[in-house]
Parts: sequence; C-alpha cells; structure tokens
Amino acid sequence: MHKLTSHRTAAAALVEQLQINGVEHVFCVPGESFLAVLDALRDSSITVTVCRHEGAAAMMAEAIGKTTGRPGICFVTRGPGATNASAGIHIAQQDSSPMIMFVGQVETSVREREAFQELDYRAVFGSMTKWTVEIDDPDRIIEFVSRAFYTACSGRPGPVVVALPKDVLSECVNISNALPFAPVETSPGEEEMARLGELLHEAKNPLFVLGGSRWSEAARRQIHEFADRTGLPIATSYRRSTLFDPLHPLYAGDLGLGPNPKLVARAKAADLLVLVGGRLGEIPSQGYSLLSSPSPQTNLVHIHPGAEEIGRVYRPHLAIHASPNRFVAALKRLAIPANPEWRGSAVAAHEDFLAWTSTATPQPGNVNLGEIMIWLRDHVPTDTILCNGAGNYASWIHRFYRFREFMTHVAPTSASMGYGMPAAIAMQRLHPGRLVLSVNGDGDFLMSGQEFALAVQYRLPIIVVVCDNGMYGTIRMHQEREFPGRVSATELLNPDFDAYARAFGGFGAVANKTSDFPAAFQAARQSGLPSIIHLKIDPDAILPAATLSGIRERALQKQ
Ligand SMILES: Cc1ncc(C[n+]2csc(CCOP(=O)(O)OP(=O)(O)O)c2C)c(N)n1
Repeated sequence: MHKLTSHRTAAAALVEQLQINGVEHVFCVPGESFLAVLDALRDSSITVTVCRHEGAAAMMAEAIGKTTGRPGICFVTRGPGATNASAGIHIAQQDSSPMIMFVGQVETSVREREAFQELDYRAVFGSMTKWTVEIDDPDRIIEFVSRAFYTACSGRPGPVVVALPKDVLSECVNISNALPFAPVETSPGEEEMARLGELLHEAKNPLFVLGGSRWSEAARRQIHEFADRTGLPIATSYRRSTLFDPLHPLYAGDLGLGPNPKLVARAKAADLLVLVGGRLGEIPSQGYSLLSSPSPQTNLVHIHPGAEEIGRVYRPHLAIHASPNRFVAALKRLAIPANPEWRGSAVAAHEDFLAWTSTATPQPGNVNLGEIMIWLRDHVPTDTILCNGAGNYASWIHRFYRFREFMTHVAPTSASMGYGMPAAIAMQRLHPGRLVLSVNGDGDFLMSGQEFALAVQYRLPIIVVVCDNGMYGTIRMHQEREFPGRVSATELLNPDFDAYARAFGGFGAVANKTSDFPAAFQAARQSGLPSIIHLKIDPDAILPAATLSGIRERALQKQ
C-alpha cells in the first residue's frame, strides 16, 4: 500500500489512489483537459460510465454517495463541463451526500489569462462545496485525494471539487500511495446519553424523527430494535423514509411535502422531539412551522454528525454530536423500559399512516397515479430501487408507494428536477441484478432524458415511467393559486415518449388508462430492454387530494 511507485504520471497515481479507496465506478463526460486520467482509467479496475451531460454525471455520482455513504466520483472538463455539473454538486450539498468531482483545468503556464474554458473553481464552487482545491504540485496529488475522501465523508457529508491542471496530470511523480480513508464516526458522550435517558423518562408524548445521511443498514436495524423495546413512535424526514419499515406497527409516516396532517399535528403536540441525523430543513419542518426558532416550544434533542449544524436554526434542549450509526448503537445501553402509553400512541399513529396511504384517492381523467403506485408496491420485489426527481407527480410516490428496504428510494431532498434518470442509471450500474425504476414528470424527464442512451449503451434494463400532463404542473399549481387563470410559461408540448424509447433502441409503451399499466409494465420487464412507459395524465389531476380547477376556483373566489 505504501509502495513507492516510480515512473507513473500524477494521473495514474490519482486513479490508483481511487482504487485504494474502494472506488468501483466513475461517471464522466470526457474532455481534453483530463485525457491522462482517461488513459489511466483504461488500465484500472474501475468501471467508467460515459454520460451525455455533466449535470447527469454529477447526479449519478451523488446518487452513489447518497446510497453507499462513500464518495461518488465524477470527472468533468473545464468551464462548460464544470458549470453543467453544478446541478449535481448542489444536490450533494443539500442532501449531505459525499461526492468528489474532479475537474480539468487549463495548464498552469496560462492560468489567470482567462485561457480557453478557464474557471476560478474556488470562486464558482466555494459556497456549494465543503472544499474546493486546485492541485498545483503533482507530488501532492495523493495527499489531496486522500483529504478529499475524508472531507467529503466527515461530519456532515457533502461535495468536494478537485481541479486538475492538464500539465500537472501528465507529470511523472515519485510518491507513495496512502492507506484508504476511514470515515470518522463520532460517538455520543455518556453524559449526553444519560440526559437523553432522563428526558425520555419524563416524556409523555415523544416522537423520533429519522433523517440525514450517514446511516448504515445495521443502524436502521438497531433503531427498529429500540422502537420495539420501548414502544416509541418513529417518523422519517423528507425523502428519508427508507430509514424505517413503513409496515412496522410503530411507524408514523414521513414529514415531507404534502404530509399526513395527523402526523404534523402529532409532531407539533410532541413534548419531546428527537431528531436523529437530519437538519429539519424547510420541507420537513413544514416551512419552519413545526418548531419555533431559535427556541423550540418543546424539548428538542438534536443528534447530528456535523457540529456546525447543531444550533444552526434551533437551539436544542440537548445536543448530541454523533453520527447516526454510533448514536443508534448507544441506544442499546439506554435503560428505557417498555412504555405502553408510547406504544399505544405509536400504534394509533401507524393506523393513521395506513389510513392515509392505503387507498388511492379518486382522480380526474383515466390514469390514477395513486392506483399505479399501489399496483407497483404490491407487485415489485421489496428491494426494487425507485428513483425520481421533482414535480407534483412525486406526491403520489410519497403517499402510496412503500419503501420496504434501506436505500430503495433515491430522490433529491433538494427537489432538483432531472434526477430520476441519472440516479436510475447509477443504481442499475451499482446493482445489476435489482429492478430499478425511474419515475419522472414530463418536464422533469426531458431535463436529462438523453441519459436513456446510456441505459441502451450499457444494457441497463431500467423501467422509466413518464407522467405526462403537458405542463410544468407544480409551477402551474402555484401559478393558479397566486395568479388564477393567467397561465404563463408552464405549458409543454411533448414528444411520444414511447417512440423516444424506441428511437434509442429501447422498449416503449403507452398507458392511456390505469388498467393499461400492468400489461405495459410486464411487457417492459419481459423485453429485457431499457423501457419507457408513457402515462397520459389529466392535467386537472394535480395532487392526490386536489384538482387544478379546484385550486383555481378557490383562488378566484378569494380575489
Ligand atoms: C432543476 C429545476 N428547475 C426548476 C425547478 C422548479 N420546478 C419544480 S417542480 C417543476 C415542474 C415539474 O414539472 P413536471 O416534471 O412536468 O412534473 P409535474 O409537476 O407536472 O408533475 C419546476 C419547474 C426545479 N425544482 N428544479
């Protein structure tokens, strides 16, 4: 591991250090600025996925980081490649996902002249990343790569950008490899755990909310065991619902967009809120309305791996600076007896969750997305991975689909559109044997629909569902609320998405009504090809429990 490997380029040293750190996949759009890296990758064990847009490459890397807890890696070229990729960097920041983006840079001899595609990465990415660095000295490349892994994963994980001047990459280096990075887990102190024990003993109506990143599957199991032992009700944060089994009798549901009002009421009424791992950002906090800031009206315990996050918005009653893994492991030593009152209230919360999610609400038009989500949840294997981006169509996923296993939902908490396609590509690359679905809005899909070409190129049998309502529905909904009847810049004229699939060499089908969906889905699976199912959604079907026309009427009445 420490061997001095002479006569290799800095690019080869970089690629070797990636392998030492366990990297199996990188995502890229090639550029002349980092040809030396592409050459070194040829001789490595790393699988390269060549993308069509750097935004997608960065999202693929982010999806790997989100689901594995280890940095996802992408390589992009200078100025235009880097700025294209920024969409994925921003997701990694908001979602606390570890990722490292390596970006080409002009030769050192022409720097600061605004040479061809030159960009000041520190200035451009400084506010979006945990660390942005440019490597000037080829002999320090291993040091910087090692630090990039530590920085991306430590505390609150996030993105790191490493710029690689072209000439630096091609220089020969005589430097040692470093040992692989080992993510630092912070453990809760005994005093803090004892205080948590006291707060729990006093609590009549506590609620645990699980969120954030850095969870392992073992930690997920342990929090189930703790809930079983104590009877505590467990909720999850926005797009973190795979942290708890939705069919567990103590599961209360997720605090996301359009949550169960009964869950929101419970969270507001809780006399102890224990926030494990997450930040309680704008969406899960319901627009910062659950808790008053900076002094919450109820007892708040905030457990977070990033010290700088604690006290950022809310001054917690008790702060525990610990990674979710270590915190949950420490719960085992907490002597909290089974509490029948907690259990009773948790079971009632679960009943409310089931009532909220069991039966599809009626919808205008012939396609009921709720019924389709229920059909999917009843027919696909529990380890199916569902990826999506942003749009109102996702409301039906959140409400009616059930994520039974860890990291089976891959979606941005930053609600960035165009994520469902790249995430599905990354997940199918990572898990060739599992069923991977990508559910998209029509606007959402065409932000990265070109990546479908990769599914064909790499023979990835993902099944893509496009929910076509002929508009940027979410924005139209807001538009009708604020400017009723004044449609502006929200209409879309779409292609035939099934023909689009076939043009790329995939399988395509259309579902004009709900009952068309099962046959289309089975045909897609049987084809063994990457597939697109085009769902024709009535534009009036804007939310599971509201129509667009209803929203417009109410807004007009208010005027
Ligand atoms: C990259 C990006 N651009 C713009 C937005 C703002 N935005 C949020 S939802 C949305 C419309 C989504 O439309 P569509 O994918 O068709 O889904 P629908 O809401 O109609 O179900 C837009 C434009 C965003 N979240 N992300």
